[in-house]
Amino acid sequence: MSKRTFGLCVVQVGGIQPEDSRAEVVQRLVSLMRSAHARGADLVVFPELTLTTFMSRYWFDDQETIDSYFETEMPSAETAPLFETAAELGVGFYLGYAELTSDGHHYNTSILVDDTGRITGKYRKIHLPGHSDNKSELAYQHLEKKYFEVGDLGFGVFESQGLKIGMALCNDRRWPEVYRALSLQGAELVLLGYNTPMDVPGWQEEPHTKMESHLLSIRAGAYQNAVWVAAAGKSNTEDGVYMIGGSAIASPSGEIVARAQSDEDEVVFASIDLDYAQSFRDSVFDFSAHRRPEHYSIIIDRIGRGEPLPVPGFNS
Ligand code: ING
Repeated sequence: MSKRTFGLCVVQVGGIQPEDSRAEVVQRLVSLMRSAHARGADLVVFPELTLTTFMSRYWFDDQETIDSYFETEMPSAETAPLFETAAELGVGFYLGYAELTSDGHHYNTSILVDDTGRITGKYRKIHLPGHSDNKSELAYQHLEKKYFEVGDLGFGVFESQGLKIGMALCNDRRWPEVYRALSLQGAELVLLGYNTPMDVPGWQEEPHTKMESHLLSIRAGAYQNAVWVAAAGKSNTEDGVYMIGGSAIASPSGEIVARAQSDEDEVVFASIDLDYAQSFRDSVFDFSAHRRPEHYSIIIDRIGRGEPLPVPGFNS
């Protein structure tokens, strides 16, 4: 039987400077989409917040400046070329951006667009890292908890281009619950964009472990849920702050099958076998056969760490 192959691309974007206009950025993304199509892409994953510089590194007092980083319509005149090119080439895409809704809500959002240029799914980031207070003593901050609200759409799985596709954003990839929620809905692919600065207030780690924890997270999510994970980074130096690259595609075996070689703009391509996950789902991760939710309630009942649970004959 012929394999169900699919051309999957993660497009790494090597830094968007504060002075870069949306029009310039979209031109860059359209050019990268064309390169990805030439490599055989059916679907392109762009990073998180890929229309502007990573504004959460700055403290802004006035709402007008904050809102200038957000999109009030999608597509807009500036972003329309992405949708037009997708339809022209027959390539779908995932795009991360800052969303300001008509009723005034601010989300860190991603959309899924199919190969006709139609929006087939939306996700609003649920795990917001960083802080909301002004750490003015720091040269760079991580103010996602100030600028964005927790997403209100849950973890959705969308039919697009004949596949079941789930989405996540950046810090989400570090939380196992995300992949499990998506794979329990039949997701075959999990797409995510990220901006991972080397310096984040309150969490310093060795540079090599920054890359390791990123790759470990997507590999674990892929393996433990028998899904393909495609992660696209906004990387390199933005306004003096370095963000890691490492854009990569992880297979249901947990292996990285394609990975960026640079921290610049880069198209990373893999022709994936969509049936490859089935043997994992029929055996080691046959959820219906092996999962025991009656023992998992603590995962839902508790938010933070607490006391050990009683065990018959122990910890009574
Ligand atoms: N970026 C980072 C991430 O989770 C972060 C935030 C980095 C938190 C490093 C802690 C340590 O990759 C976003 N945007 O979530």
